[in-house]
Amino acid sequence: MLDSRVPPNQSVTRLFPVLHYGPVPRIDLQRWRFRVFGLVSHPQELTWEEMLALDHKRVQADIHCVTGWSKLDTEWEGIDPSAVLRLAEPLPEAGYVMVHGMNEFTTNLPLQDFVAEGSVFAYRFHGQPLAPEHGGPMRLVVPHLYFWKSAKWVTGIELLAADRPGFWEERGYHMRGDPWREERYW
Ligand SMILES: Nc1nc2c(c(=O)[nH]1)N[C@H]1C(S)=C(S)[C@@H](COP(=O)(O)O)O[C@H]1N2
Ligand SMILES: [Mo]
Repeated sequence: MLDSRVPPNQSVTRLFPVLHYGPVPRIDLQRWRFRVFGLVSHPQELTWEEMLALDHKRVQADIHCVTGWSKLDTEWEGIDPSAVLRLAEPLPEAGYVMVHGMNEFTTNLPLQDFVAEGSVFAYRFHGQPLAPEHGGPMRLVVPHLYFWKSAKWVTGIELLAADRPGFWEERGYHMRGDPWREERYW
């Protein structure tokens, strides 16, 4: 039943609320760049075309926002995070990823969550280009963690040896954010 798909203290919505800090950025694809830096053998600065040439992935998943809404059966298409890592070759000591987005947004993830089956750098949502208010042209989606980990308007990733809090994590949100364990705040 639905209950088995909805984590504790969440309610299902058919809407798609828009939540973020700061204004929706205007992004020119000609100038768009995606940096891979930190603990990698081959740092990258990918153009939109170079990013889109990497392995694609389609994901169908339920998403869960820490403010209490869940949305079932969302469909995303984009780039496989593992393909980005293969290009850059993380050093053996890299165990965490800091994801960077526009408006100084950051969020931290263990490497295993970043490369999980459902994780994707999405640029399409339900078969349409991802809308700017939802993070277009490209956002990360990590559906098995609370949705604040899904950085909108991504600009790059930084590989780290030790976990470090991102934007909301510095303000009291959980370092991991598993909705099934209600890892909302610390
Ligand atoms: N760049 C950026 N990404 C962000 C945020 C933000 O403020 N800036 N907010 C996060 C939070 S708290 C949530 S709940 C989701 C909301 O995504 P949505 O607006 O598509 O529902 O985006 C996440 N990604
Ligand atoms: Mo959020």
